[in-house]
Amino acid sequence: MANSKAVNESAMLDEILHGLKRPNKRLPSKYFYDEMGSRLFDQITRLEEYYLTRKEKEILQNNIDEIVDNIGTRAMLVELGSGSSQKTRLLLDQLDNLSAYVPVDISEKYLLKAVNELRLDYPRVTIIPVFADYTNTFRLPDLSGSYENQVIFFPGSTIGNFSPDETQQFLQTMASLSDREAGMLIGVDLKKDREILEAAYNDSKGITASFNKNLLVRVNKEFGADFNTDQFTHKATYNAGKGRIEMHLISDCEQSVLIKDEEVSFEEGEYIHTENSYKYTLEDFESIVSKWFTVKEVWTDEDAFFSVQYLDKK
Ligand code: AVI
Repeated sequence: MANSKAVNESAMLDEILHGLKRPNKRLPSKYFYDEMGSRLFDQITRLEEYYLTRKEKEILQNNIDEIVDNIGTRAMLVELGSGSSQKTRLLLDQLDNLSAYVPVDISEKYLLKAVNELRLDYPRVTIIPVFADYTNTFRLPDLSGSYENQVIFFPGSTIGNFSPDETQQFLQTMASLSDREAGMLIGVDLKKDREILEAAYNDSKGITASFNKNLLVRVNKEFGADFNTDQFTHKATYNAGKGRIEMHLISDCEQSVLIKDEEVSFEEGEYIHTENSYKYTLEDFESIVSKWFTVKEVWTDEDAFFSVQYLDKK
């Protein structure tokens, strides 16, 4: 265990140094989610400007009967990411004949806590946690004869944080997880006015700025680096050509930072690109999934800001 942690830490350090030594500096967004980052993200989901969570919940609530019909009876519901959110509960409250609920998460500690709470509130549901990085191939529990339909629940428009290549790879993996009838219930953020998108990622309380800068705090904590977070400014911009929000940390001055024994220097105004969050039209998304899935149902809010979609495996 200690060994695999050491390997992961050195892989993380390699990735960080590699990203910061490129001409266009980058840090991987998957490193946002340490304990502090997860707490900050939770605060983001409750911000007025961050419409995504609110709209998705509203869509699930307003269409719950149809959604439950699509999931069907005797389904294995597999949730990627957190298994504790209100969105999961919305589904579990309505699914009477679920065969099993299978939350998949990379954080064992977090997943077990969530599962313990859900087991207390839903004693009739069979809950089988799987510890895995769902961006790689993983195995689902062998429930052979005991379920009819497998549904992967992937809310929050997390798919938007994958690059186009990663999205294709991910969809292929999801389609390969079952050899029988299978679907996906997925949250997808939609293209809209730049002002609304940029406000969602440059909130007035500065929570997203803290979330973004927490990447530097984390590198300081875990690798003894000396980033001065006061000398970086958070900025999120909508890149309309690429259909994505891009998050950056801009260096306010010429400076250099020491990470382990490596020096990384910044010009004034030079930035680290920390995240992409892709936004889709319904047509874009349909064509992206079409190799592996058919879009069976689309539900949106009244402003068409966000969509929840039911996809059938081809
Ligand atoms: C997790 N993910 C869908 C969020 C998003 O909107 O791309 C992460 C986030 N980044 C800044 N605010 C929220």
